[in-house]
Amino acid sequence: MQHKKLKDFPEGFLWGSASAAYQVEGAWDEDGKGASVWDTFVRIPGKTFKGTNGDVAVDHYHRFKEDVALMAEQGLKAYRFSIAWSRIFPHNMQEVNEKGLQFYDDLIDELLANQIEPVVTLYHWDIPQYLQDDYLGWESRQIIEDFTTYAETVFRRYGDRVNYWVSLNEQNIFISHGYLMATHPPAVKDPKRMYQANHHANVANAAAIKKYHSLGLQGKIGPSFAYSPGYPIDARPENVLAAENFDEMNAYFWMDVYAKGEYPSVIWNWLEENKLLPETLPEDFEVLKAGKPDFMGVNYYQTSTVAANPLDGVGIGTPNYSGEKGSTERGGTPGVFKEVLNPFVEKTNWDWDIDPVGLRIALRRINSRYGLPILITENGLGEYDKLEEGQIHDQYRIDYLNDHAKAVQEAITDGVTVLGYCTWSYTDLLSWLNGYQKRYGFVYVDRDEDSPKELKRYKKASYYWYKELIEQNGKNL
Ligand code: BGP
Repeated sequence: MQHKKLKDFPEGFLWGSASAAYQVEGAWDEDGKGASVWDTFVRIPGKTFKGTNGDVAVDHYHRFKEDVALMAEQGLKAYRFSIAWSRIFPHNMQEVNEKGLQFYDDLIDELLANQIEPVVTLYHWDIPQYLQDDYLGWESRQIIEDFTTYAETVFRRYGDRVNYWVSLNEQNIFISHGYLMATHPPAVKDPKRMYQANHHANVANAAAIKKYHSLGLQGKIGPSFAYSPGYPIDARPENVLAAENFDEMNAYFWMDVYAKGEYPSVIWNWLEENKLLPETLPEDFEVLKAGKPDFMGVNYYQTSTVAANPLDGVGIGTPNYSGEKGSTERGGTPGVFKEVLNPFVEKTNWDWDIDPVGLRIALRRINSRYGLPILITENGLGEYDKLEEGQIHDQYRIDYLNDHAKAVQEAITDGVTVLGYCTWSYTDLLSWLNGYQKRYGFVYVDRDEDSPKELKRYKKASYYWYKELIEQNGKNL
């Protein structure tokens, strides 16, 4: 619907920006840190773009004060970052590493001293390697207890100062890439194992949320879900049904569990029919029901357009990790849906659809289905940026963010409760599989795949644009 006038963003709206430990920190083995599965995975030849890794990343570990100073000057209201589990429990789940805890104390205090709200992610994909070696990580039930122990440790340490917690980041991505596509660690291609690991992740997520609520702390907690709403390619009923299938399988299969504590029956039936049901215990469902989030975190980048796919139709596709436009091979799930080209939207150089209306749709669907407040925990544009005489003219990023922020305002006007908007990302950083050339930040970091150079920071044009937007609380959109 079209509105005659848009509502203002609420007072205290969290205009933020985000990062993740492995993608920014570097210092991969400093101050007692243990290895995570990503530290190991990136060393396997051929796994990442040009063999890039996060050993140094953008050296946020040593330069966090400089980075927070840039945030403060910009007027940023919230900074979302993740804690590296392997800094806190480097070698086993019994011994805590005080230096690891201290690093995040310092970061949180620096943010608070600059009136920036910390939004802390517990898990952004970097499970300690020893948990993978000891018992196959997420594939074992033991992860539920260990993740809760880790979560409780950081809740108790930082809970007096942190008001927003993100439990698992994009469970749907780390599980499907890790156990179906084999593009993330542990690089398994086995749907049965995927659904089992996923079930444990669900219970671990709910157990951590339940634990948080039991501690009587003042903040809010929820997961961050990577939501790409599905569109049918046209009005053929089979294609509309395929879009329904897509959302059931790729979205509600996760978000229903978070918000309602139950799996959607259509997909549960499909799993049963295909002998893919995970092993569950009755008490798992008690935990799922008891560990409900306070908000739904949403990472939104694009929509997915789909059509019907026969039982002998296409399977897993090949995403574009090179930045060569048009190199994506779209995939699907036989008998369920297949992804097709949406001719109505522009694409990035990595073939991601640019679709701000899709963000409004995503927010409205979540609002209608779950009635939860929403925190946008990621949204942004990965592009090649050029440093020219100390400047970066990223007008394309300004356009992208401007249109998406406007879509958020439209959703708020529609009646959706949105707590904040975190862009991805604050500084440039390591893109897991796409190296350093795919940049997202407001702050350019001068490094590339071949060398960390001096890691000098430069403010992009988008930095100043966001500064103005925050000053005006979005009134200038
Ligand atoms: C999300 C992740 C982020 C980030 C972002 C951009 O899925 O939570 O960590 O990487 O996507 O993705 P990419 O780096 O693949 O372009």
